[in-house]
Amino acid sequence: MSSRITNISAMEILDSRGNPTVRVFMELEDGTFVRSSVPSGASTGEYEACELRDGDKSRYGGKGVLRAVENVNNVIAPALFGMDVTEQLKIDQTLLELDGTTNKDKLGANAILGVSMAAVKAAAASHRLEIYEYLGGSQACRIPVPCMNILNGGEHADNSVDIQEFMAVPAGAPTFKEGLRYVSETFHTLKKLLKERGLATSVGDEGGFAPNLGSNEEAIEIIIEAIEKSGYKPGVDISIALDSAATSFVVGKKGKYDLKWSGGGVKTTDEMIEMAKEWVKKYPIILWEDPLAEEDWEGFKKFTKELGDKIEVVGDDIFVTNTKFIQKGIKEHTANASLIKLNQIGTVSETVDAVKLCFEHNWRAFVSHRSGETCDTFLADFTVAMGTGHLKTGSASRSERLAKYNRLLEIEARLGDRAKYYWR
Ligand code: 2PG
Ligand code: MG
Repeated sequence: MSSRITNISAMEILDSRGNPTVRVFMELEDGTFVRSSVPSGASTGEYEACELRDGDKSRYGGKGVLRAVENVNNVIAPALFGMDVTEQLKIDQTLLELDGTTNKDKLGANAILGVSMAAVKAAAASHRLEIYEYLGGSQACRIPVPCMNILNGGEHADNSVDIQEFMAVPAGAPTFKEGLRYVSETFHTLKKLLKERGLATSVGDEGGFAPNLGSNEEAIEIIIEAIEKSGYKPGVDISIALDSAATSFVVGKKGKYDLKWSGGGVKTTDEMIEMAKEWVKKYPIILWEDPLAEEDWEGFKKFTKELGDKIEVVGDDIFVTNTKFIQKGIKEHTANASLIKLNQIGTVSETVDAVKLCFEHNWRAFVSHRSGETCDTFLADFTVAMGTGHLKTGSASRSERLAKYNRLLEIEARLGDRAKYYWR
């Protein structure tokens, strides 16, 4: 039986924020049937691939994705009909040609990615392989360290914290399963501590708590307390990672940052870097994503010069998983790692290229979910296939986040003795 594509269709579903997103179905001649669902960001980089929205204010406030759905049904499906699903590069290349724009604004990266991921899933299923095996081969056995976002701020919450994500990173755990336990216990201890202090225990978009705190430092300090009270050593068992998502509090394009949610005042790039140096001295921080805004290339470079030998400096909005920007970053020593988000670039093949480029230059690749998600677990398999060693996919609450962590538990169990878990 052949693995030729016989049907592709799409529909509009809702993501974890209740906003429309695209779900794609794919069928093969051999009877294989798969579905894939596309995530959506809130703090997006300016040069991300286009997420096509209808703009029709009478439906979902303009956020409908019926045009993207139609593009799958009427443009992509006929073009891919009969293609061998194992020819991922050819499929993705055809998608790029059908779109023909640099940022995928004709068909929409949401339409394109849904099909690209579905092709990987269908090919794996048709060969009776797990997705991570199909995509990563028999060498794919590294399970990522889960960087668990247990406290949310910035644009992902309505609280008084500027830094968007405070992640607990069980880098010292012996296995993924144990690491996940370490940080889940820390999450529950954090809830207790917040409650004791009369602070809110409601959660933000990625499932981390979103209390109003006096400062950003207070967030780090209460997490350290939670780590200790859970019986773990900060910096040994569990370290801290931050995503400032600084583009969301930059003022204009002049390298000024307004710590507006915490009332922390306006800081220059240099002051932001000084603050970061102090924090890295004081707290067990091992990774810092988007410490500065996407247009502050010079600031990023300075930040990396000061801290790049101590911590992982990750570019998200600045690189948008695009090899063009990552290449520039490598040349200019802008960071030492890139965030990797499938829907920032729009096809699986281009995302793989971004990861490979990082590895070729001794950079790390940090795989990430989006703040708007579905229960699709492709991300977990993709991370194992790429062997990136770490990922972030939210907190120990909200099923769209846990679905990915649970899938990783499953993969680790399946790999048995062959599973590897380490930070670097
Ligand atoms: C980020 C992401 C994911 P969003 O900034 O890294 O955590 O957020 O999906 O809103 O861009
Ligand atoms: Mg980010």
